[in-house]
Amino acid sequence: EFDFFKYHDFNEIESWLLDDVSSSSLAKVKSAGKTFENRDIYVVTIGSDSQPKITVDCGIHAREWVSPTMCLFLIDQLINGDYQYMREGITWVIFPVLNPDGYQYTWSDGGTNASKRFWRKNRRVNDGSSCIGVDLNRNYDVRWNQAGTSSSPCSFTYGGTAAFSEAESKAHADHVNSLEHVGAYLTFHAYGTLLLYPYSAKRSWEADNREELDNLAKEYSDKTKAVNNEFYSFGEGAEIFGEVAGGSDDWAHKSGIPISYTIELRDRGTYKFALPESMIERTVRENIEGVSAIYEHVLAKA
Ligand code: 0X9
Ligand code: ZN
Repeated sequence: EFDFFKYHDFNEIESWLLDDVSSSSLAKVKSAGKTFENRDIYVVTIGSDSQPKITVDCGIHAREWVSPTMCLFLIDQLINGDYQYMREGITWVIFPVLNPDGYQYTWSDGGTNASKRFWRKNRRVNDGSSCIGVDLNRNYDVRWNQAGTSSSPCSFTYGGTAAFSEAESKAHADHVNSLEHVGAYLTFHAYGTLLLYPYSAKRSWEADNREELDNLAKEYSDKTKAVNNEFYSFGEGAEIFGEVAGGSDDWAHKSGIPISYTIELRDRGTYKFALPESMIERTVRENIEGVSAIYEHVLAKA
């Protein structure tokens, strides 16, 4: 039995996807491409091609372990759990671990080696540098390399040599772009306990549907609060963190997906990326309630 309230390394997650999820007639597991180190970038599709879609990804940043956990819980709840009703009318396209090379690197020595455990980027070997990795959340094509990012391969926010220079961001964008009628994009990160909506890339850019994004973020936040009384604050990325270019949330919105959120899971800074396993269940349970607000919204608009 797979334990959703514990952390698992990439090999365990991969086995769960290929053995358990693949065996369900409700889900399709396929590879959207290969990483720099030749791992598969899995995408799980639940529902038919003809329905409106919600696409979700987890694990863009390697050290944010509670993020993949959220995607695995969501997949299981959609197939076997209390949230099966969310299959009605909506197709789910879920990338459970978008950065498997980085994620597996954080598990080196069983996750006990701090210098590896807190790795953020992918594991690309950068030409002309001994420093490894690109920050995938600075590698999308919205004002790439223009703000809140670094052009030094040694920085933890290095954006790469060009937008979509990385196999992971490229495979992700290509797959999502190939889908019709995507109503919402959710990308799970940690930590901070908050929701961000576009735009982050430039202060003067305001989403044309900012009011819709703000109202729906409040609904998400109300739903999460109702579960464990934990409050997720929300707002525009550039207002909360300042200008940061090249992020996936901005890319999704600019590509025509009207609803786009980065969700920073728990906590607020006590444990940071080392969220104890004892806090996984409450975190994923409150957030799947939040996700149900997104589901209702996209369904109602469809
Ligand atoms: O900086 C990030 O990539 C995200 N925070 S994290 O601590 N998980 O690294 C926030 C992303 C917000 N969206 C954009 N900057 N586009
Ligand atoms: Zn992150």
